[in-house]
Amino acid sequence: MALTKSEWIELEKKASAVRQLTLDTCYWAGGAHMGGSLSSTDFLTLLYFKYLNFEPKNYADENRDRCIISKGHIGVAIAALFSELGLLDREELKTFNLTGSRLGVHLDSRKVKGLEASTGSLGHGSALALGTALAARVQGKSYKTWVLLGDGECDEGSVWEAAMATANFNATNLITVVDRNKFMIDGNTEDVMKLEPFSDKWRAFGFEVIEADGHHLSKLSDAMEKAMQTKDKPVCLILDTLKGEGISFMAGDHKWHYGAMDEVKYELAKKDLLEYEAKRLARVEKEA
Ligand SMILES: Cc1ncc(C[n+]2csc(CCOP(=O)(O)OP(=O)(O)O)c2C)c(N)n1
Repeated sequence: MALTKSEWIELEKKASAVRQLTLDTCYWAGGAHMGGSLSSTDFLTLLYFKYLNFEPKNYADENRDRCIISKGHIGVAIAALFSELGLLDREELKTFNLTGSRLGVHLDSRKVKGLEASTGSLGHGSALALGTALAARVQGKSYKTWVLLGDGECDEGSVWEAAMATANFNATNLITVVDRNKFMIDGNTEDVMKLEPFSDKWRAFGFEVIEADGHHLSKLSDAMEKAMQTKDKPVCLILDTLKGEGISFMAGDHKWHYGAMDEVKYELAKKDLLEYEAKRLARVEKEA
């Protein structure tokens, strides 16, 4: 069912809070992976605040849905999201990536409650997620597993090996999501290593492909529901996103894959995020 207007507004505000806290944490840390954090924030907010059967207070419940964030370099966004979920103390974000902190740039699942896996070495999440999904089948459990990949991450052969196995075992309790923000660490994906025709590749591997605007919460919500309802094939949800979405000088600039800000840039980014939130809320008023 489509998002109600009040739900949509509430989720917009959550996503804004996560973006703002991601920016703050990057500033406090002296640098972080902003580009790929901002492209994934809408999806992660919708997943954790609406669809994932996951209760922060009971984060180790064996029947919880699992999400493996394979593009683990966005630890800064995960930390902000987990703080909004009440899994991490906001004050602790001020230690992010500093010497002695529990919070490294790639988060450690042994130290951060609710984090399913330590990721960051790209290309491992799909296989981990498939194992998690197959475990549910063997144990007769009904939890779902989601895995979030970067598009540049799909240069890793291990992603396609896991995709082949996912289709082979018809793991329909696993939803693969790709943040197709068009950029990787060092440029546009099509210049560095061509991915297109990207959706056809997933189809050829036996997936039902669903494509969605990754920055439009209502459309994204419809796509996620469709993905959850697909039962005859494994699903790949490809999110049309933009690296650095929401901050003018980061959007579409791969140099903001990882970056640091002085105070002037930080203030500018804060202003951008406020304007961006206003635009997004105006869209809800127009479309809901
Ligand atoms: C195995 C491995 N090789 C290289 C890296 C360095 N690295 C970190 S992020 C990144 C680019 C990833 O691009 P993408 O998946 O598109 O990430 P996003 O744009 O969503 O941040 C690379 C090459 C890594 N973390 N792991």
